[in-house]
Amino acid sequence: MSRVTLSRYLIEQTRCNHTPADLRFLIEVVARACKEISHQVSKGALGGVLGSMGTENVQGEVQKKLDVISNEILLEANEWGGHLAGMASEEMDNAYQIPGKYPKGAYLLVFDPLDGSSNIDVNVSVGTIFSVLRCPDRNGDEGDLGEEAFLQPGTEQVAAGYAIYGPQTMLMLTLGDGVKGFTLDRELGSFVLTHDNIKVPESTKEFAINMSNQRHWEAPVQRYVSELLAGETGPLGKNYNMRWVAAMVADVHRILTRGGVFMYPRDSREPEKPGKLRLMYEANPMSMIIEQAGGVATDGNQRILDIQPTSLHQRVAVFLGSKEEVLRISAYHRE
Ligand code: AFP
Repeated sequence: MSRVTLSRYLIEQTRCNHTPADLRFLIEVVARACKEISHQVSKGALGGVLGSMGTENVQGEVQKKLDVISNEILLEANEWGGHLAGMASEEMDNAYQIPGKYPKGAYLLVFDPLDGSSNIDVNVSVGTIFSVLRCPDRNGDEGDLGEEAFLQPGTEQVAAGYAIYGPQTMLMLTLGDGVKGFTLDRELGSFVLTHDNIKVPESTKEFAINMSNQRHWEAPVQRYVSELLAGETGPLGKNYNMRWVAAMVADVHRILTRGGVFMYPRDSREPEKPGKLRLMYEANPMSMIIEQAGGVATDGNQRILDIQPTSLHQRVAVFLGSKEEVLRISAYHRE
């Protein structure tokens, strides 16, 4: 059986002029870094990689050892190749500057190096989420790259993806032309195309939300979730099942595989923050993937990909997945 590896898929995309060679190289380097992260994650206690660093990131969250290791793997893999003008990550306060000794390229890479890392010590799936943007024209400015270069709406992403480190390691990728899923063949060390033309079913009977926050939600979400819980005898007329991994990669991966709706609404715990998830390196790449698979992604009021970011670590409410349900949630917000 002829197997299509990630490299072959990308080369064919370049050959038909869909993917520039430097973008192809960028994706290959990110995929290589994800293989290394997968290897580190799989060592667990044997590699001494579990537990906390005893430090906090810019969001005030405790950093796990693997958060820091994954961040370093991605930075080191991507800084020397000449395809990037800069990087930004959940784990760094400011934009990462490409060291002066290396050439700079046309793209920006934004990532959450290890999403769901609070699950890492209990051996549950975690992942790496990434987004690729073009670097705006700097008119010959060779100085440090500021945060403003990254502040582009999600519609400007030229590629997005995530790697999930679960029973299998998979890379899900969109170059703006559908979503492809590649499974890591550990013996060969290559990602192999196993899921072509992924589509999110339009309707679903499955939802994902952190129910423990219910008392803090706004009215439209209270209404929607109470209708889901009412099941067959309620206004939606069917029984729903709940699944919640608490790692966005794992919850989104399930939705890409069999449909569903994922919600992380804004709530009243920290009224100045519009939600928990981060726009640039969680919501935007996941929204591009979900839309490319035929699903919908909104913050309740507008399409996530249309939001103009105002800061690198900006938060946003997220409702994404099967079209029928996400449109219903948006309608409840409008009402
Ligand atoms: P961590 O990467 O810090 O574990 O956060 C994961 C996450 O951002 C997202 O993947 C989950 O959906 C969400 O947090 C779960 O957070 P709560 O447990 O606070 O609801």
